[in-house]
Amino acid sequence: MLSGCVAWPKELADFYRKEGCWAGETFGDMLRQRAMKYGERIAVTSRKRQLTYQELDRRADQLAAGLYQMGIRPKDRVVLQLPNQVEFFEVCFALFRLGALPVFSLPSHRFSEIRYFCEFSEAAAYIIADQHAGFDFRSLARQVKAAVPTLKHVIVTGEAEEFLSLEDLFIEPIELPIVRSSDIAFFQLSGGSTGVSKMIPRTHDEYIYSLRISAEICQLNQDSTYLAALPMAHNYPLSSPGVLGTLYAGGRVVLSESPSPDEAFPLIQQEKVTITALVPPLVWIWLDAASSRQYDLSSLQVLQVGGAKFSAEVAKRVQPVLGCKLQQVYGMAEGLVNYTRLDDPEEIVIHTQGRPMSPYDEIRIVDEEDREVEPGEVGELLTRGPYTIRGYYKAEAHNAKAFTSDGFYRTGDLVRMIPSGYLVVEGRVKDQINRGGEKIAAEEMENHLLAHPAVRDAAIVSMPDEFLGERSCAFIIPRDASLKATELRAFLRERGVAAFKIPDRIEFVDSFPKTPVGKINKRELRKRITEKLQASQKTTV
Ligand code: J2J
Repeated sequence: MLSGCVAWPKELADFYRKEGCWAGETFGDMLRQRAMKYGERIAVTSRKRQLTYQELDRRADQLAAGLYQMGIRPKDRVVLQLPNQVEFFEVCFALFRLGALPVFSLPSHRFSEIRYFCEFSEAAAYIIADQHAGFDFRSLARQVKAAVPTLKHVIVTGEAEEFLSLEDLFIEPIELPIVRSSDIAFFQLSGGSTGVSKMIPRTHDEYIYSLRISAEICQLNQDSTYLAALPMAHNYPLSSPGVLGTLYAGGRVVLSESPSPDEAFPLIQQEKVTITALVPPLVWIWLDAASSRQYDLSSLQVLQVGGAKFSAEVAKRVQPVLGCKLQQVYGMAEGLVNYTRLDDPEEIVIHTQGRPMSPYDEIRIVDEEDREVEPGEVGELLTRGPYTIRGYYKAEAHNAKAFTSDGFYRTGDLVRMIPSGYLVVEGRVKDQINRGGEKIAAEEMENHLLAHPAVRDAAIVSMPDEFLGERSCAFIIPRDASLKATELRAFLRERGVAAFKIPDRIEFVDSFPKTPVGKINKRELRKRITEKLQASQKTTV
């Protein structure tokens, strides 16, 4: 076991193996086996390139050899920041075969996040695209390399400039060290509620189990075509069933560089996409666009929606407008994923966030004292199971709080279970803003704001938003009354914070309301901003 990771208790690991959940397969094996079975079929396609299963298998071997030759070793961490392009798969499977560990950062991350991931994981390499969506990742890499001396290599897909070109690393395959299915395969990143995002170690055994069950529930097979519209490094489009679940099932992955209808609709038509996944705000956009654009979307059988609460009002419009089934997905990069099933009655699909995918998932819904609530009552969801982590990477003190002594993960989500066992997400206890599926840890942004010399204190809360569900609002107690919101925003951008984390609204105040124990009363702050928004809406109507 990689140091810094929490091992599975032996009894449970034996149990999950005995029950056949963990089948002893690595990602390297999985691809080899699929290449033997589906060789000439297309595994992944974008506007620019496509690869058959056999080609992907071979390219992964060649790249693994090249990475090994340049000094990347099993267990080395490699921060990956790639958009939806075919190279993503070559890199991932090469690293999986080599036993080196991708850290899946998102294309929207910037200096502040990437520097931290590279530093904290002591990454040996950072792999980027040359540019994407108007952003040049090489300039970011220059900054990161200068700030993190332990980072040895920067590898680029496309124009490498002074860095290593990925294309030059494909060489004759060599014999590679053995990778075990119980090994860590990669790191996902937590949405977070603390000062820094936590790294989530996932093993081959448990992640592949989650792919198998997800693919079964979503009825994927070799005729399925999955459109990756969301950035696929995220756990949801990666694994629920996502791109990896599609490859597990022998299907075809189609890559869209962005989730906008202008990009995605023509791909659905041309490639006869059967399933795709969105976050709620994008569904609004797709529903509006479907009536005004003349694309044939009739191949689409399933639209998955997850990552944030999906309103029943919009949920009702999916089938009539897009002509496909809706599936709600409530999951987390730490493990547990809930799905509504494809044959569930409309009532369930529209009003719930699904039920756990595995019969081995254990669920507890508890009050503030960790006592189970009465059936149907709202409480915090705790969970344990064959694909839910037992601890974050190098985070002993945080793990003691984030997990119960018997290994249940505290999701920080408030849920209610209806008699049929389906969950309804009702809110959260974690200090996080869910901005249309993008997660913002309040403390992380508060720390950034506190670094500004004119800020005495800062508190970030969510405020309701019709389109995104929530946006972020920063309450600031300034040291200096002349401080302006524009200056603070510029300061945050200067620090290299991902754009979605920059507060949507900034309110200057003289003091914060406090709870009886002297903490900032965020509930009261949320109430204040909500009332203010409502009042301003009334005056504008
Ligand atoms: C309400 N809140 C939801 C939903 C996630 C599949 C789907 C999503 C994620 C994901 C994922 C929600 N309704 N339908 O990894 O595999 C909120 C909860 C949850 C947090 C996890 C997957 N679906 N959420 O969103 O790690 O608060 O994973 O705890 O990014 O998103 O966020 P993340």
